[in-house]
Amino acid sequence: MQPITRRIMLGSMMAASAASIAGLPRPARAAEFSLKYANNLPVTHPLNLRAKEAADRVAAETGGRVEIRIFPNNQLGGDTDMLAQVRSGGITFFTPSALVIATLVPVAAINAVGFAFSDYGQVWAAMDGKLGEHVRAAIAQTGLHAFERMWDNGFRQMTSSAGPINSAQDMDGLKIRVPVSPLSIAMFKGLSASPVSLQFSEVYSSLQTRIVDAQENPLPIIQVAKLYEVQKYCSLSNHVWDGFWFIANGRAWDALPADVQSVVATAINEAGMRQREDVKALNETVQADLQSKGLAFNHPAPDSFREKLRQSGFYGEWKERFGDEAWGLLEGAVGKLA
Ligand code: X2X
Repeated sequence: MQPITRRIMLGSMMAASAASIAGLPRPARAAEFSLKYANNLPVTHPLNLRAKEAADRVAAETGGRVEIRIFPNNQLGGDTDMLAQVRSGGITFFTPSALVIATLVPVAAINAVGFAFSDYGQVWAAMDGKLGEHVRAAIAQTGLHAFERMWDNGFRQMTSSAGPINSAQDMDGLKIRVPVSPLSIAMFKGLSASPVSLQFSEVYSSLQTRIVDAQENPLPIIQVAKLYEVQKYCSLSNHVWDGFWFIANGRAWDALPADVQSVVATAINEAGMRQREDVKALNETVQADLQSKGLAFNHPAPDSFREKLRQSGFYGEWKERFGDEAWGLLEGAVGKLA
């Protein structure tokens, strides 16, 4: 047991007497459940704006019984650290990208197979339907709880300081940062690039110091993380769709009373639906802003990339790794892939 230090005692005595002297209301009672949520994105990203909204709603609807404290922007460490913390219970919630949670749950990367999804209609039908269910069941097997509604990251685009990427040929030997994810590495190797796995917390500085020349992310992230400051070209490749699973430590989740679980799940799922709309709207407006900040855009046709991936055996290999059931669900949503 830790002895109460003199300083804490004095501090709370002073706070109590200051409150009574000034006739102020007593400080609110500490929440019965204080839950930490950590993520890797700047506070200005819709993921954080909507998560804050969900946290406020949970506090209001539980009368302060439940508090969700948000730690954005890799404050508690990079993706790998946060994944370890949500597994151990050091934090209750985390929103890993599908690519990142795939280091633990391999099938979770299935939505990020290159050039599978062509639009959001296909994406949400699959992820709110059977494919999403399949992945959630696999996540549950690891002792984590995944909420029903995935949050949007977006279609990933390539940026570079070296030059525009017009076709698969321009990828040859390109030093490109990818998330810490086996699928990303395999895909960019299949395209003959030289991919380097780095956590998102290291992306800006690795581009700035030219450890890598290129990276790939959806436009809203390129904007909020100010990657346009260290990149010159943006190639709208739409090469994969990526989303965030909102996950909870299973033991912490199971320990919450059913009424609290219901308030939290509803707040998070509904905030997620609004977050999807935010990202969609941003995708339509952000390009003009990034152009005004100096990024030069081009629209490479997908054909040469697909062909190269086919030739390199990428689709065949990943069909095997994901298994026939998951691959069948993906193809059911997007059509034949290989
Ligand atoms: O690290 C990335 O590139 C990011 C922010 O998109 C993910 O979380 C995968």
